[in-house]
Amino acid sequence: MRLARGSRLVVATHNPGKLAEMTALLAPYGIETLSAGALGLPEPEETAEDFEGNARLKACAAARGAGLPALADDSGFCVAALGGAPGVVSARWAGPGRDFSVAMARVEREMGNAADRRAWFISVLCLALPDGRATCFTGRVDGAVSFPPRGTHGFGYDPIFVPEGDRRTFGEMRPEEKEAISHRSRAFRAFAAACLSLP
Ligand code: ITT
Repeated sequence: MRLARGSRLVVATHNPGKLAEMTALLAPYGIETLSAGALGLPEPEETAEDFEGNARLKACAAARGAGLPALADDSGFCVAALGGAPGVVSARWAGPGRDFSVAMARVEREMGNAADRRAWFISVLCLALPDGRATCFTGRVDGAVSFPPRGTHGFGYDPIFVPEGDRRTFGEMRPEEKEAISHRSRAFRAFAAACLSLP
């Protein structure tokens, strides 16, 4: 499944932080991007049990709804001391108001003073075509949880995640620094190698 230069592609997310990162990653490839929000596409319910299932569900719903290829991301923040939680329900920990200070406070409360501070982010990107074909790519970045939250860049759990090899949180990094190592950009590089062509 390759997308020709000049193709139109729906970026199938309603999360503004993800939309900004995915649009920036696609910028060099000569693809015309449209967001699910701008097209008025509904937010499908995420009923699958894993990242890949939810990524497929979102990409296929958007591709069918728009009649165009669609790229969706399902991702999450996983904490070793919490058995990988919040994982696939990372967005839900922020409650209906999507307040991530609530979600980060819950991580802190549930971890208590557990000695194991390891954490990681996962991103599964799925490209779907209107005919129902779909293909997925996974990326991961490992690091540690750190409290209190630091930094104003990024979104979601970025202020409490310190990637391996750095002392700063993702929230303290400039967008291009996060992009160099993030789970989403790693999944994107696999997607780009398989599905996109550079000029
Ligand atoms: P869409 O389904 O519309 O894409 P969403 O926010 O509901 O938006 P997910 O179901 O994939 O997306 O939830 C993943 C959550 O994990 C997301 O809301 C963030 O809180 C968190 N997350 C994922 N990637 C992240 C990143 O790069 N930095 C910080 N938090 C991230």
